[in-house]
Amino acid sequence: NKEIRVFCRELLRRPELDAIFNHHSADGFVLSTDDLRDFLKEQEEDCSVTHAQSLILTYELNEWAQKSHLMTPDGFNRYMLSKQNYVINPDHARVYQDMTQPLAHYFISSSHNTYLIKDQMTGDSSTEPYIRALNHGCRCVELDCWDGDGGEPVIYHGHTLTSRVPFVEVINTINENAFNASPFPLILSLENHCSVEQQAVMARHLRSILGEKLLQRPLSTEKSKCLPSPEAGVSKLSPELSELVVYTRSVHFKGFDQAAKNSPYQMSSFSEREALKLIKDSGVLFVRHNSHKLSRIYPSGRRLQSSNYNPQQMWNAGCQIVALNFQTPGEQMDLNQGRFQQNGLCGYVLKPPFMCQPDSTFNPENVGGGPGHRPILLTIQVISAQQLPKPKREKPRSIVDPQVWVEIHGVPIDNNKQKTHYVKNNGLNPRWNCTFNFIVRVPDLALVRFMVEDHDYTSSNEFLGQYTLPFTSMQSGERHMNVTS
Ligand SMILES: [Ca+2]
Ligand SMILES: [Ca+2]
Ligand SMILES: [Ca+2]
Repeated sequence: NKEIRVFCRELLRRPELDAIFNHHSADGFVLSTDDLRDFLKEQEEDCSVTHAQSLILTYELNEWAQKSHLMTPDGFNRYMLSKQNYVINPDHARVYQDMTQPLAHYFISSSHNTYLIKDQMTGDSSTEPYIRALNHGCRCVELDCWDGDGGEPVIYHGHTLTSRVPFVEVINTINENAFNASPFPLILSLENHCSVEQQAVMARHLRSILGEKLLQRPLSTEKSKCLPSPEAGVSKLSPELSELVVYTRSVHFKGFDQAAKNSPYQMSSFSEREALKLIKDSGVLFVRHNSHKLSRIYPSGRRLQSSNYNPQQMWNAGCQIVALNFQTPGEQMDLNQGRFQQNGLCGYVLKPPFMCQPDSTFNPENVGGGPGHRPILLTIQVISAQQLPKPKREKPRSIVDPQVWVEIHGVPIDNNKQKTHYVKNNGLNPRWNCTFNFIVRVPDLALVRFMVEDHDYTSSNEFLGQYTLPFTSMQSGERHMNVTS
């Protein structure tokens, strides 16, 4: 047992944390309250006596040290690896944004063909992906509705071999799980291919199952000129189906002039290609359009394996409902998760103010000196990792050789990435101590992604794990994060 204890201690030892501790400890054994305050000051956070003492009370388990307002190396390690010292600003980890602005001012976490477990040609349809998406804070789910047997509509990817799931089952699932992760409005995107008879069945199920949760008339008694806010629609579902459609009726986009004449409740749907063309040809007009109207972007029908497009390009133009195949992991879904990592994972993130004005001059393709342009020098030191996840495709008798990519995803001029060297045969406690500099010109749109992979000579590198967060939610100082695979 003693051997196991020694082994565990050795495994958990963090020499890099010991070094920080020793640097700040006046006597080399403990941190006094003042030592700790000096350290907190360097971290650019609250360095008051009260805060330092509250950290000692929370993280120091040695009674004598606690009573004497001191922190031992064990207590310091516990604090350094705590949620409180996570790389994401703890204030941003809860709902901290103004939730009373019109819906068009928010990025909304959105899923495409939510019913699919795998790809869109042969995969199964199920209620399970709805639960998963909703539990991840997704606020717009999609239902492709077709006539089914016995008068009951079904959901599946039309004209393909995907299996079918009854509409009524999906609505029951949504009813049970809609507000598990977020109290803010859930948008039901109904792609309707049903006969008039089965549309009536859909409306009946929506009313009888969702009841009070269903938004059946506009929220304000006055006929408002703009979309309601997430706050105003707390715990409500907003479907798009004939007379049940209150706010988000989908219309075909026929140019910005035409769209300007439409009611603010009309939403335009764009394929990724249409959206990219608009961004390239008339980025400023698209940003202005999105300052008061909702745009929904969906993946190209050519993505037969349900792969994803890059959502960042769409957010750069202020598009709100950037629908992704949630069932397909990869960099694009990592960016989506990172974007909505802030604001309590509630699925709504306020767009930067320079994108919310109807006369905005923000151009995502060319931001030189314009609004939103406030260049910041970002310096990141990748220090170490511990107990990295195993690669999905295990290679027999092989130990991973981890390397870390630091990537900036933002407007085109900000996109950049740099990597550390690899550490040979060590997935347990590799250390890199590599420093990188980036210039981030439009920080309010930028995401920072940390990606760890196993370096290989003979084949392509293998993904081990990643963590992504908004640049403006990142804390300075010595921080930690959990990478997920
Ligand atoms: Ca669809
Ligand atoms: Ca190796
Ligand atoms: Ca390797």
